[in-house]
Amino acid sequence: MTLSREQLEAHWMPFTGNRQFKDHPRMMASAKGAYYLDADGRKIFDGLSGLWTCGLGHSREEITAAVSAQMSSLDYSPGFQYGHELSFELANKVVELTPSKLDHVFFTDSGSETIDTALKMARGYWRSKGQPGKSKFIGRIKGYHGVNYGGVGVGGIGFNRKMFGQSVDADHMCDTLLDENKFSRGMPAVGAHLADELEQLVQLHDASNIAAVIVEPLSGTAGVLPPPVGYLNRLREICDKHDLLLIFDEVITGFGRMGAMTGAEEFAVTPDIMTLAKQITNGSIPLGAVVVRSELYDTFMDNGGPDYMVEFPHGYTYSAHPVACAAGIAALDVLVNDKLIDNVKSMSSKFEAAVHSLKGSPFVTDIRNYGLSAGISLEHYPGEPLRRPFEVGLKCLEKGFYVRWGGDTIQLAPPFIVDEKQIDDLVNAVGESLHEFN
Ligand code: PXG
Ligand code: PLP
Repeated sequence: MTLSREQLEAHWMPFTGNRQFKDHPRMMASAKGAYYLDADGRKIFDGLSGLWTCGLGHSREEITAAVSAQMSSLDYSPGFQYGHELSFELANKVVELTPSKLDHVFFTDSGSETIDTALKMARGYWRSKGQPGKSKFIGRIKGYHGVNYGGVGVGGIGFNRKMFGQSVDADHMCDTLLDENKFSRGMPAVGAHLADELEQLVQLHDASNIAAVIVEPLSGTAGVLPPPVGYLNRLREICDKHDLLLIFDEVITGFGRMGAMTGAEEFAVTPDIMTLAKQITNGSIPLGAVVVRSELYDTFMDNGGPDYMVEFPHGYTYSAHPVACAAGIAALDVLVNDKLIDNVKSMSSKFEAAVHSLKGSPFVTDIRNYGLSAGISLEHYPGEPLRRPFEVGLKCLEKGFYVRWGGDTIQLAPPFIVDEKQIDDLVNAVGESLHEFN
């Protein structure tokens, strides 16, 4: 460590216990493949693929080359009223890799911006169709949709909401955790009926007041909650019946982690709007994307007035940034050309068996998994739900493994390039850490 305690003060770190961190810094210095080197030169296995971002492994040469070349040819291009070829190339790739009815792509710079863009699109769509009353959103308890005001309003994690007061008008369905599903492998068998709560919320608020329903196909941040069998299909049916838009937030599930290109494909339910970020550039450069059905895009175009008029008054200075697009094209090419989703599929049964071997370890109250993602719920210290996962995470780090702690869970999401030995070592590190408590 070369920085003094005083030099650590200026940076107010995101989603970090700043006081604890600055007393005990955890600094990364470099990364290659599935490993970091920390500031002390220790090798650390990346058990969360960055923040669910780097499935291809770190410092992929194909991405580095594309980004460097782009930086020295067109480092920036105005995103409003002017274009460059890479954003169209990337949009076509995204359309090709997402379900067939999703045909138009709007670029943003992060997951949070992507969610707020999707929510504005949903409201704008209904206004364009002459139904401005359709403005309420339905989210779900435990849902995470980023940290911008719209995303916090539809989000369902109390800790992320309570400090900030009201934002968009939203109601929430219940989460999909059921006691009878504890230690389920993959999709839990019970729980499709929980989607019927949407029917009740429609009775309560009336469909004429509701713009859209937003869910993560698999909730990541809340602790890896795979959808119960039939649940997403039921949500789709109810949305169709009442003319509500269905938004899938695929910021974590998009581009491979589920063992398919998207959660929509894996769970065989197609939304009207899909939000993507993270894995789209392998985490290398910030970029998000909203993908929508033609019906939405066409509605904006048809109601846009004279053709010089802006149809959707929305966009970011860095929307479709050329360097981010170059990274996205390179990252999606690696994902496809190296057939890494096949590796996710073939490793996921090994990963499932390994994580479920932790059943019976101290404090473990539930384990959930899908593809290359797993959540392990831990028994609380009395009155301190967040403390044990934090302590387990630090013990794993001491052993050379980076894992995520969040809420009352430990979460694992190794890179798509992971092998069987690395899976065993990662899960053993978690197991040993749990056994070290007195
Ligand atoms: N939606 C979903 C489903 C997400 O998982 C976002 C939106 C927001 O994306 P941005 O790029 O604005 O952060 C996310 C992000 C974690 C973790 O450790 C998860 C996220 C971000 C950071 C950490 O689980 N999810
Ligand atoms: N605030 C001010 C004063 C701005 O001029 C802009 C963009 O021009 C923004 C905020 C929004 O920034 P961004 O487009 O990067 O989201």
